[in-house]
Amino acid sequence: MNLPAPEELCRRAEEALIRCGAEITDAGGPLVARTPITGTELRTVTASSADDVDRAITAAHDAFLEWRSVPAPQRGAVVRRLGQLLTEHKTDLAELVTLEAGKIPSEAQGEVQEMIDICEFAVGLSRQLYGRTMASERPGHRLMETWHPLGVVGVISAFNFPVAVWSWNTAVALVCGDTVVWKPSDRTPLTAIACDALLARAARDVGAPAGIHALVQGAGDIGERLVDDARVALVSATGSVRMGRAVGPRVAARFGRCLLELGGNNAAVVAPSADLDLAVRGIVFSAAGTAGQRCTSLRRLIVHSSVADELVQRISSAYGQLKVGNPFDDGVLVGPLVNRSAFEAMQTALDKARADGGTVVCGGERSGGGDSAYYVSPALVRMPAQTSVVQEETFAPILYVLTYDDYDQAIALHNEVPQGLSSSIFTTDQREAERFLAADGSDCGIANVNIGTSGAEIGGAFGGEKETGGGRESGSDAWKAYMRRATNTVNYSDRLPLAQGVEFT
Ligand code: UN1
Repeated sequence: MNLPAPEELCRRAEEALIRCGAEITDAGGPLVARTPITGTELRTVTASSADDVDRAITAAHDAFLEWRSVPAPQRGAVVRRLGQLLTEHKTDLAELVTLEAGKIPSEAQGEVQEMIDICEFAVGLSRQLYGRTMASERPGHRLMETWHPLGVVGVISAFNFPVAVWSWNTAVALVCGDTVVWKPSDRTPLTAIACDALLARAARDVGAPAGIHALVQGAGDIGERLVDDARVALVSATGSVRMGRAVGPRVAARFGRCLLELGGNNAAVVAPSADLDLAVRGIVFSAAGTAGQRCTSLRRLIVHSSVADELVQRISSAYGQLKVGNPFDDGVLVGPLVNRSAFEAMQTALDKARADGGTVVCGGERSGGGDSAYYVSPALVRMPAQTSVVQEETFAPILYVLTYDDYDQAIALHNEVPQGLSSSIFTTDQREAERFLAADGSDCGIANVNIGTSGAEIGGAFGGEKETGGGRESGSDAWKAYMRRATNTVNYSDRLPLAQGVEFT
């Protein structure tokens, strides 16, 4: 495998940061930005101290007291400007995403496109933060609800979508009148610096207060300060179930609000009537794309036994043609795993699967990359049953194949995992498709028909059930999590009738 020289990657990172207008005078800090492309250092970054976090929250809280009274359509101006800057710097930011997360440029640009899309959505939303008016049971009374800004939102994001997830939260939070303190993954500090610089510029350009956004960098201990600070009204955290288990109860203990986007163990059911050409394309993108490192990646296939052999053979031959390697190279579709521990977790899972009677049809091996980069060919594994390893999320490209004969059995297998993020069915049978989407079908937050589990549009609410954490971000009415609701009763009569017919005279 032909990998670029580490110095060339450092230079590309530096230039992309400069084009995004980032301050890059802080090299020398203890935080090391690495690239999974070669496993080498890109540059060092200053980590935030506990006092820095405290100052950031104070500034965001002060800014909130001002920002909450700016009319929402005016708040939209900063997000509109951010969307313009993201459009201008789409390739610069995508370059940093490729460098830090290892995504191929098309997927990295797709991630930045999600940011532009959510900015457009949020600008529209800034004129649509609707409250309802309900019929009052009392004459001369109006019953209605108003949505108000919530406060400081603490955003904790993961390495695999280092910029889009921040923008889903931030674009919506800002139009809702909240301010944001962001703790990105310590594996992607440079993309975060670039986003922060673009938003700071957007704020300057439209005259919004600088304190509406702050970036804090570091490991888990920095995130913990957001979790425990009572001034952070909402903690929106994306990451592992283990992280969510730590964050959820701590925020709840101080009666703060939490929005959790945790692990997925996403499955597709492939029915006998499925269009297999389409299914294979959808499956390969969802399972092998982003090297299996999306929370929506396809990890389980539940295939009718009558089509299982043919489907496995077709996926395996598609996998054989996938080019794995330097994401910047033309034709490469699968980049590196993020680091060594991701590779080791993948090997451990494959060993467990074999011990449980599974057969590795293809993939799983490391394919070049020198000592410190981890490139793997996506693995396809036939399993005799949904054993414990299949029920876990391994953040790597492993696709387990299970078979079914009876549709109820397929649904049962589908739902018999602790996670509940994304799901899909490939079928041309309308009854099966509708049943999959019904109350007794898929138990996930996302359920699709004839497309894969990954690659959701921003217009819908994004998130899942069970150990996925229950949060919803992005489109639809996910904005409600970023505001507080007040119920108002207004008496415009000269009498005082009590509700429920109560007499008090
Ligand atoms: C994630 O992996 O954390 O649906 C987010 C998708 C993307 C977002 C994934 N739009 O695959």
